[in-house]
Amino acid sequence: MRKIILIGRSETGKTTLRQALNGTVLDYQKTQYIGHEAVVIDTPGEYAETVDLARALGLYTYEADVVGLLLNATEQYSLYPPACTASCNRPVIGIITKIDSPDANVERAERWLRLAGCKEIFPVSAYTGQGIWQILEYLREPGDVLPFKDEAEANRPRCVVSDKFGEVGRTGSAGRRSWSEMANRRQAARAERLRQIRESAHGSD
Ligand SMILES: Nc1nc2c(ncn2[C@@H]2O[C@H](COP(=O)(O)OP(=O)(O)O)[C@@H](O)[C@H]2O)c(=O)[nH]1
Ligand SMILES: [Mg+2]
Repeated sequence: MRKIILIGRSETGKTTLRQALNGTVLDYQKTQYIGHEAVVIDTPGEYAETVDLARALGLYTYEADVVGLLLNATEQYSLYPPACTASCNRPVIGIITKIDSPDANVERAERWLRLAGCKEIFPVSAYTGQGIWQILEYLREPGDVLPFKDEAEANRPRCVVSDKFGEVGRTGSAGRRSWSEMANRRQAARAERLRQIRESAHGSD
């Protein structure tokens, strides 16, 4: 397999994509350092968001055969300046993540990645499995054995053992939530906590 380095800001879905490329179970872990595996180099989002650390990312691209620039389909802006891929001497592909999200705007993400200079674009969902086979096929070299036997097996919903919000036991996109719904839930939880604090303050009057 050609080795790919996954680059993108925090929460883009790099680590989840790495897991979905390897198997059928997704389990949330915060990436604390650059994870160098046989096929995927996973990087912390902070490296893409911080100028000094971004230099380290530049050096790491020399360890890979392909650079994957990730953009989450629900993203409201893009980190990538126009034509930034020109400074890289590896093929740079665009990967649009979380296309299963109800807030996804795949066309907008594609425009931003094309503006950055990506010629090939792969829309994927680590949850539904959509597009996973296409990335594996792109990386595949003669004689390679993939973790899935065919496209139907690779592009199947994954079992979400845990995600960032601690939700467990979901399969594929069955329990997916939009970012606005997440924000509403967080706000409701805060309001409920405030209500409890006020109530206990009154109780001690
Ligand atoms: N709906 C949806 N959520 C995803 C997908 N991939 C990742 N996530 C969620 O997005 C959050 C951040 O993912 P993570 O892989 O840690 O992002 P990273 O910071 O780029 O490594 C986690 O809660 C994941 O469960 C996807 O394809 N669809
Ligand atoms: Mg990560």
